[in-house]
Amino acid sequence: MDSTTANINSDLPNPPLGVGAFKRYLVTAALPYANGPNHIGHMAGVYIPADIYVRYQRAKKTDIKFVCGSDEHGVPITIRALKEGVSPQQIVDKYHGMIKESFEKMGISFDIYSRTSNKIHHETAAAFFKKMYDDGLFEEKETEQYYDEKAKTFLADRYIVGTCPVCGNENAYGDQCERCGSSLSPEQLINPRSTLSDAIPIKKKTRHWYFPLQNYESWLKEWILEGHKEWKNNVYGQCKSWLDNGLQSRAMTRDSNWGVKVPSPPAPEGGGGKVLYVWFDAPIGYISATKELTNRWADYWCKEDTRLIHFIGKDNIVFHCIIFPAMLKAHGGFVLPDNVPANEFLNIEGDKISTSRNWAVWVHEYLKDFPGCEDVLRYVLCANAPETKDNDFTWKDFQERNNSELVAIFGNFVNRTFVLMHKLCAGKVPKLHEDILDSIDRALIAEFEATKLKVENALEQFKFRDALFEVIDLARTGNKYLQEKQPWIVAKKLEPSTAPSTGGGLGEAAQKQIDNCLHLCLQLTANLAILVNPFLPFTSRKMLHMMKVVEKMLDWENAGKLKLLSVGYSLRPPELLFRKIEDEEVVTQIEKLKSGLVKPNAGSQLPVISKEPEAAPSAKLATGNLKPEIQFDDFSKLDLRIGTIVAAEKVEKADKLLKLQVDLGFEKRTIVSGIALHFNPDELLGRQVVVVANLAPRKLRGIESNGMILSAEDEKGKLHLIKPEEIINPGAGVS
Ligand code: B3M
Ligand code: ZN
Repeated sequence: MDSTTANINSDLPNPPLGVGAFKRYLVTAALPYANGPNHIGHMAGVYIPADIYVRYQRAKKTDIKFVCGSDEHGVPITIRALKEGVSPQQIVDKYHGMIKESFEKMGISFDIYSRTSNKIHHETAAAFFKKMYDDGLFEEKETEQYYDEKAKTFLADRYIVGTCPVCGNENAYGDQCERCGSSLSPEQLINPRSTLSDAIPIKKKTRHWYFPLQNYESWLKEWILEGHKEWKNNVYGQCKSWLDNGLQSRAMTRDSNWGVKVPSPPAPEGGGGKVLYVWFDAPIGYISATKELTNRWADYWCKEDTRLIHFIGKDNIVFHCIIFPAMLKAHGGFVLPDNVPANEFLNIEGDKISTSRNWAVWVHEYLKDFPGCEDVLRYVLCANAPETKDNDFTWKDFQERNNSELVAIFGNFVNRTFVLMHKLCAGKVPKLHEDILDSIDRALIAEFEATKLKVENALEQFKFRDALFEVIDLARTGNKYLQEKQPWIVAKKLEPSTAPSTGGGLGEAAQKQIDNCLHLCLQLTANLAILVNPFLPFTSRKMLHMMKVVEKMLDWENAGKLKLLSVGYSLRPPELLFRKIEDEEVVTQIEKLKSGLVKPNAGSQLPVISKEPEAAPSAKLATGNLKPEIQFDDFSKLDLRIGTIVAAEKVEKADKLLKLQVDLGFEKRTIVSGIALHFNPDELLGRQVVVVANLAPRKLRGIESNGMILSAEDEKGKLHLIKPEEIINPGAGVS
């Protein structure tokens, strides 16, 4: 039985203990396409976890660089330019600016946010290709592709439109019909025409350079499957599927005028209309950005004691774990990623984020609607991060987490501490009287260090949610402590009417109790500022201001300590750290989302070109009309198993059918499934499904299908594949 997708990885220390310590870190976050603004799915999946990790490492004084930038090449950008009637450069300029600004406002602390249209990037990527070419690492192949004779250019699938053979939409693309969701190939379109000139495209031969990934297969198997068992299960599992399935040559060049020109030779001077494939140049963007950032760039990229970590979303796993490492290895001289903590996807209000349907929460819109609430979004997205499975963002949950966690626990503790300190200790840090420390005080003090260790441990393993909850728990402990100590009740003993007239005695003892309680609460506040800093940097800065301390206090080594604020030091009055979020605000957001008012691309009426297909329009409603009753015996005849889809392709001349290879652990099966209108073959790779494993074989379009996969259709006609909550061993029985 195949056990590699099982939970073998979670207990391994990260980085592995015993291996020589890394001297420096290089953290990259996926380069967003500059063809639209960024939404909360991007933030939750990639940028917030990456930023938390980097802020934590910086606080530990790690030598670290955090690089990112806009991915400005590729077909979606040229199409968008075409539609808006502007140049691709104008498109990327607009969105690069917008994306960069929203990252800054959200506190994503890149050391550099570069862009792949920069000269340094073009030079770096072209030189990388050239070296591989000179070393004889590419295969040169000639194939036939669609060509526009009027525009004198080859056409990527997206540049060809025609009538959809499934629904009759006259503007279906060569790879997909956006009306019915069918994934298509240009050959299937009726009356194909070029989007550039309206000409009828012809087939023409073209030459490209292919990277033979199969040559790196055994090395990749060794490196990932043996050498990186500590990678997250979702990442490791996807890599294993790809590798088990066998790798093939991939074209690393395209016919286009937008992108990094293929160097000469092999291309003629000026590229000859050939550019590097966007997934060849984009990851090299990490190298170019580092070059732009520092002249020590080679330390980060070429020295073995660098720890390279790529933060990405799950749709980018194959590029970062297989193709880019194979490129780095082939080129030689570069470090390889030590970890690739990819996240799953974030849904919104139960539905997949879709830029073309405007089902998204755009960061720049959020910033406008909730000024000063950057940390609230950071908090909610981290608390709900899709770390092990797809997760859901809802506005109700956003409100609840804000009101009952940030306001009621964290904010409340800090506020009470400051108010009481001003009232009962004259606005100054009171003394700690060691002689009267009791077990409750000692238990609280022990929590400082314990929480620090728990947060560290979780962060080192990329478990950001757990880490954040530890911090909130510490604030919760603080509230409980205040409730137990009740300094405001103790203070009553000090009031003139009740205090003994002789002075000292009860009054002095009471003051000492109050001092201890608030001294500890203030030191706890300082600790919270350090611990929360990677997650909520704006909040942490507000706390520094209230405590009148400098940023240096946030050094991680200070966490767990008791003496961060000096006795007698006067502090500022409290500021509210978080405000309540009202019902109306949430209702407005839900309405905005549902009415499609959320405009992704301010000013433009065009939908953003998305990667994902639209839901099919065949709305079906669930009815109560049940099938006739069956007995348990009937049900138990079914053998349902978990399977992993390891290959998927379209069945020729059958628009609805996909031919799948499903790994059941003990064997691989061919299953022909009628889901082609709902899924692109590529997006199914690595997905787990429930298979009716003992269904009699039957032939569909000449292919023997051995089983069936289970799915459910929602009221909008969208198909959902039934899957286990987390990746588990294929072959597992379902009952
Ligand atoms: N531009 C983002 C995406 O697939 C893609 C990442 C490139 S990282 C080198 O959405
Ligand atoms: Zn269609």
